[in-house]
Amino acid sequence: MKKILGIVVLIVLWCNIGFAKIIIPTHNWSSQIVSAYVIGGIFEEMGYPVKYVNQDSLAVYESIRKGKVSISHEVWESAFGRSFQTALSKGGIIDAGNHVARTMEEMGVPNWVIEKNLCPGLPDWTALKNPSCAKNFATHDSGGKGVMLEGPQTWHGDLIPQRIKALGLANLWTVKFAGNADGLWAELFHAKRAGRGTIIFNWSPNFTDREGFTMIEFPPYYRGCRPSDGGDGRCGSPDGYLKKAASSKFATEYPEAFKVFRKINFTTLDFGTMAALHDVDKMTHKNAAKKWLRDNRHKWEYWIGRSNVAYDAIKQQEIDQKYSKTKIAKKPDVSSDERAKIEEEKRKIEEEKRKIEEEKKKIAATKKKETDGEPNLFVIGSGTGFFVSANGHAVSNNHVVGICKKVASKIEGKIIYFDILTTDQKNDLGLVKGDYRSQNHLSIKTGGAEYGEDIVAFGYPLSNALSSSVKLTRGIVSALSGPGNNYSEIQIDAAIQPGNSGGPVLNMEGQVVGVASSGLNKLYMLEQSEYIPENVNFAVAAPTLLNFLKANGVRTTNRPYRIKNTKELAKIGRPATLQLFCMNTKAVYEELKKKKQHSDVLLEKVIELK
Ligand code: TMO
Repeated sequence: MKKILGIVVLIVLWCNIGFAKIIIPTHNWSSQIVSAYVIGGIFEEMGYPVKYVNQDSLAVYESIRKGKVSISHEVWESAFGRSFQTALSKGGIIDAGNHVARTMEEMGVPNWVIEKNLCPGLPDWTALKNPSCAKNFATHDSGGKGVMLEGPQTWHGDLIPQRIKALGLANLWTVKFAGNADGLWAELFHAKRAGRGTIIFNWSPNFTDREGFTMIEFPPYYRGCRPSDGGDGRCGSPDGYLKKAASSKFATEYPEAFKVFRKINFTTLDFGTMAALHDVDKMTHKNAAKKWLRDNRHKWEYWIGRSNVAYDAIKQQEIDQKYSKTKIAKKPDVSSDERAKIEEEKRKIEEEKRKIEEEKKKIAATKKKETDGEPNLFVIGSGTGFFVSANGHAVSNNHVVGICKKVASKIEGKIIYFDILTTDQKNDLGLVKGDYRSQNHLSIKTGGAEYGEDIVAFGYPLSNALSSSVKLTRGIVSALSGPGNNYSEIQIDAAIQPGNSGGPVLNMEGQVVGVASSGLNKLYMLEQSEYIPENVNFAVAAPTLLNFLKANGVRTTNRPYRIKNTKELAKIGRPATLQLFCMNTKAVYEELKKKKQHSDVLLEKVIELK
């Protein structure tokens, strides 16, 4: 009996091993399909069974996680980075390294559009604001609007229509979706034959690299700018990675194939060639793959260990560099050598930052011991802050709380002390927490402020008395960026006094859309010797604040309130807003007095906290 059972188990196991194939997904653009057959061909050379399945390019990461698909060999950062990272955080999927090719995915124009000057000012996106530009891209059924052809909606959802709207271009432009990549190339072909202009979604590496293509320069991408990440969507695409991902199941079932998959590394020219063999030379995807495998034997034979003549994809990329004629917005071609240097620099900076943070923590820890009940701490300055979580977290500016050993506030007549948990110098934010849970923390608006909307700023004006009362100033959002096109800030016209720094700026639904932070920016503008008109003040934008809080594990809420007037708004804002007293020694105060950065925070002379 035992023997028979054993044999059955063996047969079942054998069947599993014998029939579990490596499953490679195919999507709807050529380089991806051809390289699927290339990689499948390599696995077959190694003796593994391979199967191809047509898959949605966003949903594939869930399938990989669940082991239904073995790999994804083209994870484009701009289009799929978010889906991939989400899957990664859930487990079951492995980051199998990057191709040396970097990627750009963006709306753009074939070079003849620039040469014929069909939209003066391109590639700068502001050229699209010109109605006579839009007219040149209208079609018979577009109602006079210029048409842009985006890829299939399965690639980026409404990213592009949303961006066009956010940039105020929706009255002049309309976005259509192609059914598949071939739809984009058909449009390109017809436009070329008719000698007319066209704006299409395109990417590099691609076959179009050969002829040349120009990407539109939208406002630069920064982390968090997309609506799916809580931003307002007023940004272009990132210069991105091209990754490989593998299912954990695949890695354990086929460790040798997985090792080879990690080594596979395509250059920009590799991908461009694979696409061109189909899109230009009209070969079938399978035949294109066979040709590529024949022409590039030295690469894959090295990857599978059949040849010991080394192939270095990074060197090859440098050699291929001259090949791409695609103009990518403001991003100079950086050689991999330079890129390695930049990466190394970045790493060093990160390391330095980490060390500084550690030092800070050590100092803070010893200071904490010293200051608990320490008599020689005085109130050296005051600013504003507000509660943002049910756990007692409060936010203020870095230039308010970053100079304090401790922060104190009077709540219901009692002095409450707050520790400074972390500060962000670049965005002028600080996070504090004390032994007090307020019922009244504020909601933060995920998408941030809206251009022109009414706002109210809450703050405690700087005074040498310990208790003053919260002051409200009304205004509007006058710009969605700060000095130097800084989208992490907004501009408001509400008057802001010294002491207001760190206070909340609320919209008429009672949500935080900014953190008042005029001090540093006025200083910046003065240093740039720019003229500062009255009623130009700045606030840290809500999405920036949310990124900061998220990074520090603070749970926030975003619900709007139904409010009829500013009186009702005051009822929401007032109890959540705090006057913060900055506590430090006289010696530190004297030092700070010499610098100008904190002039809107420091008192004329120190006082005792009672
Ligand atoms: C992911 N794609 C190459 C279609 O931009």
